Amino acid sequence: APEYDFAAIQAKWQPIWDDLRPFATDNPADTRPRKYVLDMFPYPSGDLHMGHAEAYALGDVIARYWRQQGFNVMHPIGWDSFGLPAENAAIKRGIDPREWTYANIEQQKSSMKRYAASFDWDRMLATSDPEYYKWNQWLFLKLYEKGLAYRKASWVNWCPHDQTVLANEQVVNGRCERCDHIVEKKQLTQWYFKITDYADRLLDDLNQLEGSWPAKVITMQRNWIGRSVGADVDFEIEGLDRKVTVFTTRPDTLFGATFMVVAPDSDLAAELAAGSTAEVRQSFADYLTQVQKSTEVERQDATREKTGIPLDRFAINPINGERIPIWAADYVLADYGHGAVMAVPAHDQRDLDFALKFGLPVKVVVDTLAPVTGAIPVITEEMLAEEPPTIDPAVTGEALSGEGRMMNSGPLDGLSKQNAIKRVIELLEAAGTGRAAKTYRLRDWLISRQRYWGTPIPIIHGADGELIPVPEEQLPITLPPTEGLDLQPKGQSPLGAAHDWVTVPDPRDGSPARRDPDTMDTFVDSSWYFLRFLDPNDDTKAFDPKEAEKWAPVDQYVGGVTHAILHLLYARFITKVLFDLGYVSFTEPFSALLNQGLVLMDGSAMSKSRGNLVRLSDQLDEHGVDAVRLTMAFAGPPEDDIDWADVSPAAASKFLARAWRLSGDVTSDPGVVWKTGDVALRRQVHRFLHDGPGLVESFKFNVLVARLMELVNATRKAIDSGPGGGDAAVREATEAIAVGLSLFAPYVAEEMWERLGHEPTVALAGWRKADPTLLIEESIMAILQVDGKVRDKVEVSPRVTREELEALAAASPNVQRAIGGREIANVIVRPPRLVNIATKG
Ligand code: ANZ
Repeated sequence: APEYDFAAIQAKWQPIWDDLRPFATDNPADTRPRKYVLDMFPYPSGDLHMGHAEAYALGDVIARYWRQQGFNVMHPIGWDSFGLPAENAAIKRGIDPREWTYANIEQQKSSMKRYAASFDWDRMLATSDPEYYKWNQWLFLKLYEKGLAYRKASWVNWCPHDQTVLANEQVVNGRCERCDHIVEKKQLTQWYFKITDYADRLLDDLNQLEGSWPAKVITMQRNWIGRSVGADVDFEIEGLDRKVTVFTTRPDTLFGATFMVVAPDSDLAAELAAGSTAEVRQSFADYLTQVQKSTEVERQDATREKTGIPLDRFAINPINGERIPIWAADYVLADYGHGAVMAVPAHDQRDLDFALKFGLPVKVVVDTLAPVTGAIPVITEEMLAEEPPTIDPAVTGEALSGEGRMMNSGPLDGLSKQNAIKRVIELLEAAGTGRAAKTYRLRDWLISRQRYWGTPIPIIHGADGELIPVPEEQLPITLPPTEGLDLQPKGQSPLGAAHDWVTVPDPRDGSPARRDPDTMDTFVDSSWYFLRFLDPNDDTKAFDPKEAEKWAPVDQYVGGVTHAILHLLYARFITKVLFDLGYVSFTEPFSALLNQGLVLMDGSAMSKSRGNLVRLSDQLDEHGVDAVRLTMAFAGPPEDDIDWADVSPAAASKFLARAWRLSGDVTSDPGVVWKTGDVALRRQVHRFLHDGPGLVESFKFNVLVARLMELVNATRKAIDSGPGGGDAAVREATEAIAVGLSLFAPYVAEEMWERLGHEPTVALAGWRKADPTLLIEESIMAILQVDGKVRDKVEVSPRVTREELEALAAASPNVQRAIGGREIANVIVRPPRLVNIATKG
C-alpha cells in the first residue's frame, strides 16, 4: 500500500491551486454572500517565522470555513514594507533599502504559498510601492484640507540611537520600542494628525465593538484615550493681565485648594518666572535643567520624592478670593490638561506629599466619615486635632480621597461629592470663572520621521515660509534613489540632502522652493490598507467607495495583541475621517477581532540570543505544512500562547496519515445513497456536521480538531471491524473528514478528496448540512406496559417529554391490541423509560 508522503502531496497540489485560483474574488457575477477576513499584514523583516505561521494558520481556518459555508471570502495579503529595520539593514550592508525589502517580500511570498495560506494573490500590495504610497500622500492632503494635519513646534521624544522622533506609543518605559535606548526630549517642528478631535468618538464607538473584540483590547484603547471628566477653573494671577486655567476632576474640593502648581517645562511657568525676582529666575532656570533630565515615566511615578520651587507669585481662588502661592513642580505635566493644577493636599496624595515636604497648608473640605446618605457632617475641629486616632491628613500623611460630605466649603457644605461638583460648576459658570470640562490622555499623532524609507510628505515650503500642498495631479512624490545619499541618522531627514529632489519650483509662481524632507510614520500606511485591497491596482483613486460598500468593514480581523493600541487606534481614526469626508459609510474598520497568542519555547519567547529559536522552515521540512498548521490550531484556544516544547507536530502528522489512509479504504461509489449507511456512524458524522460551525465561529478550533480525531477513529473501526469500506456511511464520514480537514490541513484534504473520486478543490466542496433526524445522540429503550405487562419497546431520545412518550405509547399497535376495547383507568408516564397503562376491569 502507498504511504502518506506529505512532501509529494505538497509538490503536487501547489501548481494545481495556482492554476485553479480558488480564492480569487474578482468575479463581478459571483452571487455568493461576502465576507472579508483579514490577517494583519507582515513586516518583511526576513523569512516567515513561527509567529506568522500561527497567525496565518488561524486566520486561514476562518477564511476557509466561510468558503465552505458558501461565502465569497476576501482574504488578501500584502506587506507593510516601509520603516526603520529596512533602512537600518540597508545602512549596515551598504545596499538600497529596496533591495533588502523586496528580496524579503519574495521570500515571504513563496513561504506563504508553500504554507497554503488561502490568499487572493491577485490583490497583493506593498506599502513601499509608489502605487501605494501615492495614496498615503493623497490621504495626507485630505487631512490637511480638513485642518487635521498641522505643524507645531514641541518637545518630542527623541531616540538618540535611531536619531529619530518617536510617537508616545513607541516609547516603552522611557525607552525606544525598537532599540531600547533611553528616549530624550528635543524641541522640533513636526507634522501632527489631530486625532484628539476624534477622542470622544474613538471612545464611545468602542461600545459597538463590545463582545466582538477582546475585552482586554477595548480596555487598553479606553485607557489610552483616557477621558477624565471634571471642570476648568480660571484663577486670576496677581500682577499679571491674564488668567490661568486649571483642569480638575474634583471641582468640589475648590475650597480646599491651598496652592497652585505649574509644570516647569510649560510656557506658563516660563512666563511666571520671567516676571518674578532675579533670584526666582535663577532657581527656575536651574530647576528646569534638572527636570529636563527626567523621563515622562519618572515624572508620573506618584511615589517619587517630590521636588519643586516657589515662583513667588500668587493666584486668586475664584470661589472665595483666597490668595494662594504658585509653585513649579515636575509632578505636573506640561502637556496634560492645562499644565497647571489647583493643589488640594487634604484630598490628593501627590499634593499632600508636596505640601508636607514644603510646609504648605492642608485644609480638609470633605468629611469622609460622614455617610453620604446622612445629613450632617460629623468631623469636628476637635476630632481633627485629636491624636490618636486622627484622620487629619497633615498628621497621617494620607490624603482623604474617599467620598463624604462637604465641609469648610461655604455654599457646598453638607452636599455629597456629585452634588457639590454640580453646584460648584453652576457657581463658576454663573461667575464666568469656570465650566464643565473633559481632558484626555490621548495626544495628537506625531507623524513626521527624519528617515529615508517612508512616504514623502506632500508639502512644499515656499521661500516666504508658506506651506503649499503639492497639487494632487503631481502625486506620487516618489523617493529619490539612495545613490549619493547618506542614510546614517543625523536628526535631519536624509532627503534634505537630495538637492535635485528637494529643490522644486513654488507651485504659486515658479520661484525656488523646497520639498518637506520628512517622511510619514508607517502607521499611516497601515491605517487604511484594508481599503486598498479592494482594488489594489486602481491608479485613479485610493479605493473605490462602491467596493468599500460591498466588502467593508472587515468582518474578521486577525492579528497579534502587540497592535492592540497603536495600529487599531490609528485605523479607527482614519476610518472616521474617511466617513466624515463621505468616502465610506461605516465608522469602525474591523467588526470583529481575534488576537492570537505567541509561540514560545520552554515557556519563553524565542530568540537567537536565548538559543531557543525554532525555525519554521525546519518544522515544515520535518513534519510537513499540514502537520504544522494542524498543531497551531490544536494547541489550545487561539488567544493562548503555544509552547512549542509542549506540542507534537509529529503526532499531528501521524493523525493526518491515518485520515489519509481512510480515503484509500473507501470502496463505494461517489454516488452512493447515504441513507443506506451504518446508522451509528452516520449519527456521529451528523453530530460533527452539526457542531462544527458553532465551534469555528466561537474560535474553538482545537475542539473541532479533537472531534475530527474521534471521527477518524470511528471510521477506521467501521472499516476494520464494522460494516467495512464499502458501506455508504464510511464514505459519508471520510468525505466529512476531508472537508473538515480542509480548514486546517489543505494538502491532505485535497489529496483525500481526489482519492474519493472528486474533482479539486475540496476548499469549495461545501460544508454539508446535518440531518436533524440523525441528531438524536444515544437513544434509550422505553418500555410500554399495559396492566403491568410489557407489550412494546420504543427507541426514544433521553430528553423525550412526558407528552411525547405518552403519545408514542398510544400509537403503538401492540399496546392498542393489549388494551383491546377496555376503558383506561390510569396512565403512569416516567420519561424516558416507562409508560404503564392501567385498564378498568
Ligand atoms: C484638584 C484635585 C483634588 C484633583 C483632588 C484630584 C483630586 P486624571 O484623573 O488623571 O485626569 N492634574 C490636572 N492636570 C495635571 C497635570 N498637567 N499634571 C499632573 N496632574 C494634573 O487626573 C486629573 C487630576 O490630576 C486633576 O484633578 C488634577 O488634580 C491633576 F482631591 O485637581 B485634581
